[in-house]
Amino acid sequence: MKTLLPDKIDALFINCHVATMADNALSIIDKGALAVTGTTISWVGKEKNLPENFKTRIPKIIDCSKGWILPGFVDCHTHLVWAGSRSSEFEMRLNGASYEEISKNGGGILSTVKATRNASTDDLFILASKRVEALLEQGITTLEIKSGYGLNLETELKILEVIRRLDENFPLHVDATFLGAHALPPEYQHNPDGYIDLVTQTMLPEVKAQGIATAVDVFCEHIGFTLPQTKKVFETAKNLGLNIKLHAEQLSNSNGAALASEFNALSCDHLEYLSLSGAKKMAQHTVAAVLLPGAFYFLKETQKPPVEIFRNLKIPMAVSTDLNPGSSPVHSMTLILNMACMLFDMTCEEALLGATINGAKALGLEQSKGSIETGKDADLVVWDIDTPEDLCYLAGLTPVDVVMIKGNIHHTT
Ligand code: DI6
Ligand code: FE
Repeated sequence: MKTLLPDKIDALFINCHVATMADNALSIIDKGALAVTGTTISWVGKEKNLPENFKTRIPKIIDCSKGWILPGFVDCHTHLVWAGSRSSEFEMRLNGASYEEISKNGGGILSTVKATRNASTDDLFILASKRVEALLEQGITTLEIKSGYGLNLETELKILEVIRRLDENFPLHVDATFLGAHALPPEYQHNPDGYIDLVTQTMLPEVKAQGIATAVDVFCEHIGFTLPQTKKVFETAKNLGLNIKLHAEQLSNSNGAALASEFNALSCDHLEYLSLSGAKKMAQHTVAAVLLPGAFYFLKETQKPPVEIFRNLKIPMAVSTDLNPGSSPVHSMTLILNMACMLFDMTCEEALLGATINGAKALGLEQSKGSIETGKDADLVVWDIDTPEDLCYLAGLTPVDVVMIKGNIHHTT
Protein backbone atom coordinates (compact mmCIF):
# COMPACT_ATOMS: atom_id res chain seq x y z
CA MET A 1 0.00 0.00 0.00
CA LYS A 2 2.56 2.64 -1.08
CA THR A 3 1.49 6.22 -1.56
CA LEU A 4 3.29 9.38 -2.61
CA LEU A 5 4.98 11.48 0.06
CA PRO A 6 2.33 13.39 1.97
CA ASP A 7 2.34 17.15 1.48
CA LYS A 8 0.83 17.69 4.92
CA ILE A 9 1.62 15.98 8.19
CA ASP A 10 -0.32 16.45 11.42
CA ALA A 11 1.67 14.25 13.78
CA LEU A 12 5.05 12.55 13.69
CA PHE A 13 6.19 9.76 16.01
CA ILE A 14 9.96 9.59 16.36
CA ASN A 15 12.48 7.63 18.41
CA CYS A 16 10.38 4.46 18.20
CA HIS A 17 10.46 0.88 17.02
CA VAL A 18 7.50 -0.26 14.97
CA ALA A 19 5.94 -3.71 14.64
CA THR A 20 3.73 -3.09 11.63
CA MET A 21 2.04 -6.54 11.55
CA ALA A 22 2.02 -6.25 7.75
CA ASP A 23 2.74 -9.31 5.55
CA ASN A 24 1.53 -11.74 8.19
CA ALA A 25 4.49 -11.15 10.53
CA LEU A 26 5.66 -8.71 13.21
CA SER A 27 7.54 -6.90 10.38
CA ILE A 28 9.76 -4.86 12.65
CA ILE A 29 11.20 -1.46 11.80
CA ASP A 30 14.00 -0.61 14.25
CA LYS A 31 14.73 3.05 14.99
CA GLY A 32 11.59 4.01 13.17
CA ALA A 33 9.32 6.98 12.64
CA LEU A 34 5.70 7.24 11.65
CA ALA A 35 3.73 10.14 10.20
CA VAL A 36 0.00 10.75 10.42
CA THR A 37 -2.01 12.96 8.10
CA GLY A 38 -5.60 13.58 9.15
CA THR A 39 -7.03 10.22 10.14
CA THR A 40 -4.54 8.03 8.30
CA ILE A 41 -0.96 6.79 8.40
CA SER A 42 0.93 8.72 5.73
CA TRP A 43 4.52 7.52 6.18
CA VAL A 44 6.34 4.81 8.13
CA GLY A 45 9.98 3.80 7.91
CA LYS A 46 13.40 4.19 9.46
CA GLU A 47 13.87 7.56 11.14
CA LYS A 48 17.10 8.10 9.24
CA ASN A 49 15.09 7.92 6.02
CA LEU A 50 12.64 10.61 7.10
CA PRO A 51 12.35 13.14 4.28
CA GLU A 52 14.31 16.30 5.21
CA ASN A 53 11.42 18.74 5.34
CA PHE A 54 9.25 16.51 7.58
CA LYS A 55 10.49 17.73 10.96
CA THR A 56 10.13 21.41 10.24
CA ARG A 57 6.47 21.70 9.29
CA ILE A 58 4.77 19.33 11.68
CA PRO A 59 2.40 20.58 14.35
CA LYS A 60 2.86 17.65 16.71
CA ILE A 61 6.01 15.59 17.30
CA ILE A 62 5.71 12.65 19.69
CA ASP A 63 9.00 11.33 21.07
CA CYS A 64 8.39 7.68 21.94
CA SER A 65 11.51 7.31 24.16
CA LYS A 66 12.53 4.18 22.28
CA GLY A 67 9.11 2.61 22.92
CA TRP A 68 7.26 0.38 20.49
CA ILE A 69 4.40 1.30 18.19
CA LEU A 70 1.95 -1.42 17.26
CA PRO A 71 -1.44 -1.19 15.57
CA GLY A 72 -4.26 -0.70 18.10
CA PHE A 73 -5.75 -3.99 19.20
CA VAL A 74 -8.86 -5.27 17.45
CA ASP A 75 -11.10 -7.12 19.92
CA CYS A 76 -13.28 -8.92 17.39
CA HIS A 77 -15.63 -10.93 19.66
CA THR A 78 -17.29 -9.56 22.80
CA HIS A 79 -20.68 -9.66 24.50
CA LEU A 80 -20.06 -6.67 26.74
CA VAL A 81 -23.58 -5.20 26.97
CA TRP A 82 -25.18 -6.96 29.91
CA ALA A 83 -26.73 -6.32 33.32
CA GLY A 84 -26.55 -8.38 36.50
CA SER A 85 -23.79 -10.57 37.84
CA ARG A 86 -22.94 -14.26 37.55
CA SER A 87 -20.42 -14.38 40.38
CA SER A 88 -22.65 -16.80 42.32
CA GLU A 89 -22.47 -19.18 39.35
CA PHE A 90 -18.72 -18.88 39.44
CA GLU A 91 -18.85 -20.09 43.02
CA MET A 92 -21.25 -22.91 42.02
CA ARG A 93 -18.81 -24.05 39.37
CA LEU A 94 -15.97 -23.98 41.88
CA ASN A 95 -18.14 -26.32 43.93
CA GLY A 96 -18.41 -28.74 41.03
CA ALA A 97 -21.42 -27.68 38.92
CA SER A 98 -20.75 -27.56 35.16
CA TYR A 99 -21.51 -24.66 32.81
CA GLU A 100 -24.01 -26.88 30.97
CA GLU A 101 -25.77 -27.94 34.22
CA ILE A 102 -26.14 -24.35 35.34
CA SER A 103 -27.46 -23.42 31.91
CA LYS A 104 -29.99 -26.31 31.90
CA ASN A 105 -31.30 -25.22 35.31
CA GLY A 106 -32.25 -21.74 34.13
CA GLY A 107 -28.98 -20.07 35.11
CA GLY A 108 -26.24 -19.20 32.68
CA ILE A 109 -27.16 -17.02 29.74
CA LEU A 110 -30.81 -16.87 30.84
CA SER A 111 -29.98 -15.30 34.20
CA THR A 112 -28.18 -12.51 32.35
CA VAL A 113 -31.17 -12.22 29.98
CA LYS A 114 -33.50 -11.62 32.92
CA ALA A 115 -31.32 -8.85 34.35
CA THR A 116 -30.75 -7.29 30.93
CA ARG A 117 -34.46 -7.24 30.09
CA ASN A 118 -35.09 -5.40 33.37
CA ALA A 119 -32.38 -2.78 32.79
CA SER A 120 -33.04 0.51 31.03
CA THR A 121 -31.09 1.64 27.97
CA ASP A 122 -29.32 4.24 30.13
CA ASP A 123 -28.38 1.68 32.80
CA LEU A 124 -27.01 -0.67 30.17
CA PHE A 125 -25.06 2.15 28.57
CA ILE A 126 -23.44 3.08 31.89
CA LEU A 127 -22.53 -0.54 32.66
CA ALA A 128 -21.12 -1.16 29.20
CA SER A 129 -19.24 2.16 29.16
CA LYS A 130 -17.09 1.04 32.09
CA ARG A 131 -16.11 -2.08 30.19
CA VAL A 132 -15.34 -0.15 27.00
CA GLU A 133 -13.23 2.33 28.98
CA ALA A 134 -11.21 -0.55 30.44
CA LEU A 135 -10.58 -1.94 26.96
CA LEU A 136 -9.73 1.46 25.49
CA GLU A 137 -7.15 2.12 28.17
CA GLN A 138 -5.44 -1.11 27.20
CA GLY A 139 -4.97 -0.21 23.60
CA ILE A 140 -8.09 -1.68 22.01
CA THR A 141 -9.06 0.66 19.18
CA THR A 142 -11.58 -1.52 17.32
CA LEU A 143 -14.26 -3.52 19.05
CA GLU A 144 -17.03 -5.90 18.07
CA ILE A 145 -20.00 -6.27 20.41
CA LYS A 146 -22.79 -8.83 20.06
CA SER A 147 -26.36 -8.57 21.28
CA GLY A 148 -27.85 -11.79 22.62
CA TYR A 149 -28.91 -11.13 26.22
CA GLY A 150 -32.35 -9.91 25.18
CA LEU A 151 -33.87 -12.78 23.22
CA ASN A 152 -36.98 -10.75 22.40
CA LEU A 153 -37.34 -8.01 19.82
CA GLU A 154 -37.54 -5.16 22.31
CA THR A 155 -34.48 -6.09 24.35
CA GLU A 156 -32.33 -7.16 21.41
CA LEU A 157 -33.00 -3.74 19.83
CA LYS A 158 -32.27 -2.07 23.18
CA ILE A 159 -28.86 -3.76 23.33
CA LEU A 160 -28.08 -2.86 19.72
CA GLU A 161 -29.08 0.73 20.49
CA VAL A 162 -26.63 0.74 23.41
CA ILE A 163 -23.91 -0.56 21.08
CA ARG A 164 -24.70 2.26 18.66
CA ARG A 165 -24.41 4.78 21.50
CA LEU A 166 -21.07 3.29 22.55
CA ASP A 167 -19.82 3.74 19.00
CA GLU A 168 -21.00 7.34 18.98
CA ASN A 169 -19.66 8.24 22.42
CA PHE A 170 -16.27 6.55 22.41
CA PRO A 171 -13.43 7.20 20.00
CA LEU A 172 -12.88 3.56 19.14
CA HIS A 173 -14.61 1.90 16.20
CA VAL A 174 -17.46 -0.40 17.29
CA ASP A 175 -19.08 -3.04 15.08
CA ALA A 176 -22.43 -4.49 16.17
CA THR A 177 -23.40 -8.13 15.63
CA PHE A 178 -26.95 -9.44 16.12
CA LEU A 179 -26.88 -12.64 18.20
CA GLY A 180 -30.61 -13.15 18.69
CA ALA A 181 -30.06 -16.92 18.41
CA HIS A 182 -27.84 -17.06 21.50
CA ALA A 183 -30.11 -19.15 23.76
CA LEU A 184 -33.73 -20.23 23.88
CA PRO A 185 -35.77 -17.64 25.82
CA PRO A 186 -38.12 -18.90 28.58
CA GLU A 187 -41.22 -18.10 26.45
CA TYR A 188 -40.06 -20.57 23.77
CA GLN A 189 -38.62 -23.33 26.00
CA HIS A 190 -40.77 -25.93 24.24
CA ASN A 191 -40.80 -24.33 20.82
CA PRO A 192 -37.26 -23.71 19.54
CA ASP A 193 -38.36 -23.59 15.91
CA GLY A 194 -40.95 -20.96 16.84
CA TYR A 195 -38.15 -18.86 18.30
CA ILE A 196 -36.08 -19.25 15.15
CA ASP A 197 -39.15 -18.05 13.19
CA LEU A 198 -39.26 -14.98 15.44
CA VAL A 199 -35.55 -14.36 14.81
CA THR A 200 -35.81 -14.76 11.05
CA GLN A 201 -39.25 -13.29 10.35
CA THR A 202 -39.40 -10.43 12.84
CA MET A 203 -36.09 -9.61 14.50
CA LEU A 204 -33.69 -9.83 11.55
CA PRO A 205 -35.79 -7.71 9.16
CA GLU A 206 -36.15 -5.05 11.88
CA VAL A 207 -32.43 -5.11 12.67
CA LYS A 208 -31.72 -4.66 8.98
CA ALA A 209 -34.32 -1.90 8.58
CA GLN A 210 -32.76 0.05 11.45
CA GLY A 211 -29.23 -0.50 10.08
CA ILE A 212 -28.21 -1.30 13.62
CA ALA A 213 -25.94 -4.34 13.06
CA THR A 214 -23.55 -5.37 10.32
CA ALA A 215 -23.31 -9.08 11.11
CA VAL A 216 -25.34 -11.99 12.42
CA ASP A 217 -24.08 -14.70 14.77
CA VAL A 218 -25.63 -17.91 16.17
CA PHE A 219 -24.68 -20.14 19.12
CA CYS A 220 -24.67 -23.48 17.27
CA GLU A 221 -24.31 -26.02 20.08
CA HIS A 222 -26.22 -28.75 21.90
CA ILE A 223 -27.16 -26.16 24.55
CA GLY A 224 -27.79 -23.59 21.80
CA PHE A 225 -29.25 -24.10 18.33
CA THR A 226 -29.13 -27.01 15.89
CA LEU A 227 -27.50 -27.02 12.49
CA PRO A 228 -30.83 -26.73 10.58
CA GLN A 229 -31.91 -23.84 12.82
CA THR A 230 -28.55 -22.13 12.29
CA LYS A 231 -28.98 -22.58 8.55
CA LYS A 232 -32.35 -20.83 8.60
CA VAL A 233 -30.84 -17.83 10.34
CA PHE A 234 -27.96 -17.71 7.86
CA GLU A 235 -30.30 -17.89 4.86
CA THR A 236 -32.24 -14.90 6.14
CA ALA A 237 -29.06 -13.00 7.01
CA LYS A 238 -27.65 -13.65 3.56
CA ASN A 239 -30.83 -12.46 1.86
CA LEU A 240 -30.68 -9.28 3.92
CA GLY A 241 -27.03 -8.71 2.99
CA LEU A 242 -25.66 -9.07 6.52
CA ASN A 243 -22.27 -10.58 7.32
CA ILE A 244 -22.20 -13.99 8.95
CA LYS A 245 -20.28 -15.24 11.98
CA LEU A 246 -20.72 -18.34 14.11
CA HIS A 247 -20.08 -19.65 17.63
CA ALA A 248 -19.00 -23.04 16.37
CA GLU A 249 -17.64 -26.22 17.92
CA GLN A 250 -17.09 -24.66 21.37
CA LEU A 251 -18.34 -27.53 23.54
CA SER A 252 -18.89 -30.26 20.92
CA ASN A 253 -18.61 -30.81 17.17
CA SER A 254 -21.91 -29.79 15.52
CA ASN A 255 -20.34 -29.23 12.07
CA GLY A 256 -21.27 -25.58 12.35
CA ALA A 257 -18.00 -24.32 10.87
CA ALA A 258 -18.60 -26.20 7.61
CA LEU A 259 -22.08 -24.72 7.32
CA ALA A 260 -20.89 -21.19 8.11
CA SER A 261 -18.11 -21.59 5.52
CA GLU A 262 -20.65 -22.48 2.84
CA PHE A 263 -22.30 -19.14 3.64
CA ASN A 264 -18.89 -17.43 3.31
CA ALA A 265 -18.85 -16.38 6.95
CA LEU A 266 -16.33 -13.77 8.05
CA SER A 267 -15.31 -15.95 10.97
CA CYS A 268 -16.00 -19.05 13.00
CA ASP A 269 -15.32 -18.57 16.68
CA HIS A 270 -14.19 -20.86 19.55
CA LEU A 271 -13.55 -24.03 17.45
CA GLU A 272 -12.11 -26.27 20.16
CA TYR A 273 -13.93 -29.30 18.71
CA LEU A 274 -13.42 -28.45 15.03
CA SER A 275 -12.84 -31.44 12.73
CA LEU A 276 -10.23 -31.53 9.97
CA SER A 277 -12.98 -31.47 7.33
CA GLY A 278 -14.51 -28.41 9.01
CA ALA A 279 -11.12 -26.68 8.96
CA LYS A 280 -10.67 -27.52 5.29
CA LYS A 281 -14.02 -25.90 4.50
CA MET A 282 -12.94 -22.79 6.37
CA ALA A 283 -9.70 -22.65 4.39
CA GLN A 284 -11.57 -23.15 1.11
CA HIS A 285 -13.85 -20.17 1.87
CA THR A 286 -11.13 -18.01 3.58
CA VAL A 287 -12.97 -17.88 6.88
CA ALA A 288 -11.01 -16.54 9.87
CA ALA A 289 -10.70 -18.62 13.04
CA VAL A 290 -11.38 -16.59 16.18
CA LEU A 291 -9.76 -18.27 19.18
CA LEU A 292 -11.03 -17.40 22.65
CA PRO A 293 -8.65 -18.63 25.33
CA GLY A 294 -10.49 -16.68 28.05
CA ALA A 295 -13.56 -18.94 27.73
CA PHE A 296 -11.38 -22.06 27.52
CA TYR A 297 -9.61 -20.99 30.72
CA PHE A 298 -12.67 -19.88 32.60
CA LEU A 299 -14.65 -23.04 31.78
CA LYS A 300 -11.60 -25.20 32.55
CA GLU A 301 -11.86 -26.82 29.13
CA THR A 302 -9.30 -29.38 28.10
CA GLN A 303 -9.87 -29.74 24.34
CA LYS A 304 -7.67 -27.19 22.57
CA PRO A 305 -8.53 -25.68 19.18
CA PRO A 306 -6.52 -27.27 16.33
CA VAL A 307 -3.90 -24.53 16.02
CA GLU A 308 -1.48 -26.74 14.07
CA ILE A 309 -4.19 -27.41 11.47
CA PHE A 310 -4.90 -23.67 11.17
CA ARG A 311 -1.18 -23.10 10.59
CA ASN A 312 -0.95 -25.80 7.95
CA LEU A 313 -4.06 -24.61 6.14
CA LYS A 314 -3.02 -20.94 6.46
CA ILE A 315 -6.28 -20.02 8.15
CA PRO A 316 -5.87 -16.60 9.82
CA MET A 317 -6.07 -16.98 13.61
CA ALA A 318 -7.59 -14.08 15.53
CA VAL A 319 -7.65 -13.91 19.32
CA SER A 320 -10.18 -11.99 21.34
CA THR A 321 -11.41 -11.45 24.91
CA ASP A 322 -14.96 -12.86 24.36
CA LEU A 323 -15.76 -10.47 27.21
CA ASN A 324 -19.03 -11.77 28.70
CA PRO A 325 -20.40 -12.46 32.20
CA GLY A 326 -20.63 -16.25 31.95
CA SER A 327 -17.69 -17.83 30.21
CA SER A 328 -15.06 -15.10 29.87
CA PRO A 329 -15.30 -12.15 32.26
CA VAL A 330 -11.84 -11.15 31.07
CA HIS A 331 -11.28 -7.43 30.51
CA SER A 332 -7.65 -7.61 29.39
CA MET A 333 -6.22 -8.22 25.93
CA THR A 334 -2.67 -8.64 27.26
CA LEU A 335 -3.90 -11.39 29.56
CA ILE A 336 -5.61 -13.00 26.57
CA LEU A 337 -2.34 -12.81 24.63
CA ASN A 338 -0.58 -14.64 27.42
CA MET A 339 -3.36 -17.26 27.54
CA ALA A 340 -3.20 -17.74 23.76
CA CYS A 341 0.48 -18.61 24.14
CA MET A 342 0.23 -20.70 27.31
CA LEU A 343 -3.05 -22.53 26.69
CA PHE A 344 -3.21 -22.79 22.88
CA ASP A 345 0.53 -23.02 22.16
CA MET A 346 0.50 -20.00 19.89
CA THR A 347 3.74 -18.08 19.44
CA CYS A 348 3.93 -14.46 20.58
CA GLU A 349 3.97 -13.40 16.94
CA GLU A 350 0.82 -15.43 16.19
CA ALA A 351 -0.96 -14.08 19.28
CA LEU A 352 -0.08 -10.49 18.34
CA LEU A 353 -1.20 -11.02 14.74
CA GLY A 354 -4.39 -12.48 16.25
CA ALA A 355 -5.10 -9.34 18.26
CA THR A 356 -4.41 -7.00 15.34
CA ILE A 357 -4.60 -7.83 11.62
CA ASN A 358 -6.34 -11.18 11.99
CA GLY A 359 -8.90 -9.63 14.33
CA ALA A 360 -9.51 -7.08 11.58
CA LYS A 361 -9.93 -9.90 9.05
CA ALA A 362 -12.52 -11.53 11.31
CA LEU A 363 -14.53 -8.30 11.02
CA GLY A 364 -13.90 -7.73 7.32
CA LEU A 365 -11.97 -4.55 8.23
CA GLU A 366 -8.49 -5.55 7.09
CA GLN A 367 -8.38 -2.83 4.43
CA SER A 368 -8.42 -0.09 7.06
CA LYS A 369 -7.50 -1.62 10.43
CA GLY A 370 -5.09 -4.02 12.10
CA SER A 371 -1.68 -3.16 10.61
CA ILE A 372 0.58 -0.15 10.18
CA GLU A 373 0.68 0.63 6.48
CA THR A 374 0.36 3.88 4.63
CA GLY A 375 -3.25 4.67 3.82
CA LYS A 376 -4.65 2.73 6.76
CA ASP A 377 -6.42 4.35 9.71
CA ALA A 378 -4.00 5.88 12.22
CA ASP A 379 -5.08 3.53 15.06
CA LEU A 380 -1.84 3.12 17.01
CA VAL A 381 -0.54 2.36 20.44
CA VAL A 382 2.86 3.36 21.82
CA TRP A 383 3.98 0.79 24.39
CA ASP A 384 6.67 1.14 27.04
CA ILE A 385 8.19 -2.28 26.35
CA ASP A 386 11.57 -3.66 25.25
CA THR A 387 10.22 -6.10 22.67
CA PRO A 388 6.75 -6.83 21.18
CA GLU A 389 6.90 -10.24 22.88
CA ASP A 390 6.71 -8.44 26.24
CA LEU A 391 3.00 -7.89 25.56
CA CYS A 392 2.48 -11.67 25.74
CA TYR A 393 5.15 -12.45 28.29
CA LEU A 394 4.59 -9.83 31.03
CA ALA A 395 1.24 -11.35 31.96
CA GLY A 396 -1.29 -8.84 33.17
CA LEU A 397 0.89 -5.76 32.65
CA THR A 398 -0.45 -3.17 30.21
CA PRO A 399 2.26 -0.56 29.72
CA VAL A 400 0.36 1.78 27.37
CA ASP A 401 1.99 5.16 26.74
CA VAL A 402 -0.17 6.64 23.98
CA VAL A 403 -3.36 5.53 22.22
CA MET A 404 -4.15 7.21 18.91
CA ILE A 405 -7.40 6.51 17.08
CA LYS A 406 -7.98 7.86 13.59
CA GLY A 407 -5.27 10.45 14.14
CA ASN A 408 -6.53 11.70 17.51
CA ILE A 409 -4.69 11.01 20.74
CA HIS A 410 -7.01 9.60 23.39
CA HIS A 411 -4.79 8.34 26.11
CA THR A 412 -1.39 9.37 27.38
CA THR A 413 0.34 8.43 30.58
N1 DI6 B 1 -20.52 -18.82 24.01
C1 DI6 B 1 -19.89 -18.23 25.00
O1 DI6 B 1 -18.81 -18.54 25.44
C2 DI6 B 1 -20.71 -17.10 25.47
N2 DI6 B 1 -21.80 -17.15 24.57
C3 DI6 B 1 -21.66 -18.17 23.77
O2 DI6 B 1 -22.48 -18.42 22.90
C4 DI6 B 1 -21.16 -17.31 26.87
C5 DI6 B 1 -22.22 -16.38 27.26
C6 DI6 B 1 -22.65 -16.53 28.68
O3 DI6 B 1 -22.43 -17.55 29.36
O4 DI6 B 1 -23.26 -15.56 29.17
FE1 FE C 1 -18.82 -15.57 22.55
